[in-house]
Amino acid sequence: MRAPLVLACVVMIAACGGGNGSGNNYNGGPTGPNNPPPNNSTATVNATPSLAFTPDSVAVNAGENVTFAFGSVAHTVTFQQGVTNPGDYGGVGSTGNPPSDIPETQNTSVTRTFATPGVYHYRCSIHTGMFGTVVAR
Ligand SMILES: [Cu+2]
Repeated sequence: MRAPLVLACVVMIAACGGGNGSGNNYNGGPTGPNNPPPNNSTATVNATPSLAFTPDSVAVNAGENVTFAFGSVAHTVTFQQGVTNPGDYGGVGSTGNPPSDIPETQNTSVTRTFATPGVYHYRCSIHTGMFGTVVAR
């Protein structure tokens, strides 16, 4: 009866070996069709003083909200129709009907509802290269 026990141990080690927690945790890096961020009931994106949207891609269910939190440096959230932002969501262009843009804002939070399923690329109109994506499913 020794062999089956050894085999069971090997199987358990193999099952756990690759489990570093990265499989279902979205860390804010570039995403693609094979690595979409998980849906959240709501999501918060921080528009940081270091000129980044963090996380740079979030996903919600259609009809749910994303809150954009602005700090001491003013940013905008300007939705981009028909474009693909570099590195965002595997090159999938914007789809759907975005909510209204957020004008230059600092030191407060603004919430937008994503009523229509789609891929919503946005940028800060002040800072070149400051991009993000909301996916509404
Ligand atoms: Cu900005």
